[in-house]
Amino acid sequence: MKLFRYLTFFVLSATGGVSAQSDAGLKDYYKDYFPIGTAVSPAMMSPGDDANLILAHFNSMTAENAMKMGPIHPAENRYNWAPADKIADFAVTHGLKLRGHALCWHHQTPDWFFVDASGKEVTKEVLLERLRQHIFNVVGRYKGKVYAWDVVNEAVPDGSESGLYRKSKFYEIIGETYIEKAFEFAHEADPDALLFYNDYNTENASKRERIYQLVKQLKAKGVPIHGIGLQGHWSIYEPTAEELETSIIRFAELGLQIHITELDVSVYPKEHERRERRADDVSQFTAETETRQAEHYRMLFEIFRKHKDKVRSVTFWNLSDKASWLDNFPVQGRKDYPLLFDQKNLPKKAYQSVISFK
Ligand code: 9MR
Repeated sequence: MKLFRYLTFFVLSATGGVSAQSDAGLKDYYKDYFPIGTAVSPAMMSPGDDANLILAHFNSMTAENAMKMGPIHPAENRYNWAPADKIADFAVTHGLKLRGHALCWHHQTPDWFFVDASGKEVTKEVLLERLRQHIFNVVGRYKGKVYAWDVVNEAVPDGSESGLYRKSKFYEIIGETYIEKAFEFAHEADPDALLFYNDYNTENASKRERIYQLVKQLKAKGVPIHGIGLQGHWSIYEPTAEELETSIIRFAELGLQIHITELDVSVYPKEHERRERRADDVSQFTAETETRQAEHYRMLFEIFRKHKDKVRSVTFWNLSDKASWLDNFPVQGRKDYPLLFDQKNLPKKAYQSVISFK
């Protein structure tokens, strides 16, 4: 394997390019480290360039949207299984791992979830029962196919808000126990699934510490939680190696595994709130930026590899620069270039920096 890796590197270096000169894909270079995943849509599961790219480089997938509450459970007694099934079937057919995302999130939650037939807000008991049924049905359907679930997503607010708990509808109606309940329901529905708390901005010192405290409390109560997902929505300007390492080590102290669940490296300074486009929001990907991005990716993967005993999975959020959620966030219509493959699905410099290691 090592010899193979060196040979491929030699071919890439000798040609001075980043075109794939060998059959080895990302997943092969990382065989001795962790699975490499990508976020996918149902359309990518049909034969074509995207499916080929997935099969060449990845051995794990996450549904970008298809398993979320709103898309999969649009009305009280109606589930929209087909898009998620398509992804699960592809994973099973081709032997890819599948991460489930996400059982309980304040965003992309269907409106019906929080109100009764007359439009009045439901009680704590009703909401808990809805959450239980939702989790039982979704986790139950993909039992044996999804090996790890993001159970609760983004429950801790950013630095501008204080406290451990985001003031979401779940929090307002149920109280903080909605978090442990979600984990208990998921564990009951599939005792073999690995259960994760997943969040972004986890290298911010204040948020890191609040996530740590939240999860520590869950562990102390005996809540079935097995890992923390660091989303990894980063940029070429952040995080520093030290910030990232501190997060990995701190969270692993809780006896949990770490998954990098939604990795991308924006070429713009990171912003977590949506905003209007400004005159200086020029969309560009210069040679200098490309080099800087490649170096940032090199650093990130050096740290992941160094901590391979803790970092047990790395998933990119989207497949190639052809289409990424960052094309419309935080600024609508500002093209971003955050991934390892370009708009033609070809490997970028950043790809080479990720696979070039001894
Ligand atoms: O990439 C997803 C995008 O297509 C959706 O419109 C959006 C809905 O809010 O969610 C995006 O994925 C998010 C993920 O589920 C949770 N972490 C942040 C991701 C980027 O917003």
